[in-house]
Amino acid sequence: MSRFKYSVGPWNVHEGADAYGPSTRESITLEEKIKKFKEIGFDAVQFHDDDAVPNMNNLTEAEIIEEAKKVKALLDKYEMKAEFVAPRLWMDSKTTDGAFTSNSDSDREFAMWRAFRSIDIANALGCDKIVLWLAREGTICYESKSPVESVKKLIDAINKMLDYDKNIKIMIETKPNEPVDRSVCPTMGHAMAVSAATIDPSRVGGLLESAHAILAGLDPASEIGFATSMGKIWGVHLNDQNGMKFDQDKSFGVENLRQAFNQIKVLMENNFGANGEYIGLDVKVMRTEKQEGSYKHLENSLKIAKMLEAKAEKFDYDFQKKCIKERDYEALEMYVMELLMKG
Ligand code: XUL
Ligand code: MN
Repeated sequence: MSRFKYSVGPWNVHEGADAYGPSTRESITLEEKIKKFKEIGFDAVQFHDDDAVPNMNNLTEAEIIEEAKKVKALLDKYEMKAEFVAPRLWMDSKTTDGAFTSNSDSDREFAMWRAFRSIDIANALGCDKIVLWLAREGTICYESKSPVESVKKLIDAINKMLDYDKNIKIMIETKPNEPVDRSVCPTMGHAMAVSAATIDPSRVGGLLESAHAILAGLDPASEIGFATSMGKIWGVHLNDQNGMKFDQDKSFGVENLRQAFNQIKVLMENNFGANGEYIGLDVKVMRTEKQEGSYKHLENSLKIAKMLEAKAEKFDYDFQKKCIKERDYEALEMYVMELLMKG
């Protein structure tokens, strides 16, 4: 039995296309994915706005809410919750140069429209969280945007969302680069500072993704710890990443088991989940996997996370104390390695 509740997004089951090649698997319907997520052992689904309401740009505000209610009925059918809605502010021709921080007034307006509609969709799905992965908020040509004005524009956009709905909570999902070269909000420290500068810091927190922390050259468990110390880790996207290259979204723990263990450990030690938070697994199956393997990475990541929970349960805090007292960190480190390697 796990102490945590786990969540996943429909985008985590995908067709295998990458920047250099086409799909390698067939599409699967949203209902089929939700059904399978439940069978695998997930408790909640994460949505981009247009995962829930495809083609939303061409619908009225009332039609968008109607469509979202149909998805809520699907979730109810499979006894699944919605965790959050994230406006997909990077795919549209109106977000080519960024969204909230675009140099174009009308594109910034479009981004706000999507943000408000995401809040409407969240309400229809029965959840109170919005995730902002700020994909194109940053530069590809450094001199094209002011680093000062960009942050101010971001804070202004978040304030408008907080004002639009007095119950909505916003989680900033930080990432240092990709698709932009330099991001406006690369780390948890930046997210916490932006939170503090908004009109209601108590409703602006963070979502830490392991791979994104590694891309920033930081340790994911320490990033989780930093936001936890501020009472602001409201979501995580656990996965793995082999060094500082493109975002890989590998299965949790497959590259660095000790780092994965320490993420689970810090979450357990700080009662993550006590306020209804979910552990999200933002993982992608390998492009080489065949159709029948479409969910294998999710099964594997969930299994690894639960095995690491069991390891963290066994962690001997008395022995840790003794090692700290004697300043014998070699012994402590070897203890951790044996804990992870012994059956
Ligand atoms: C991008 C990423 C996204 C967000 C949701 O790197 O992690 O999947 O988690 O928009
Ligand atoms: Mn993510």
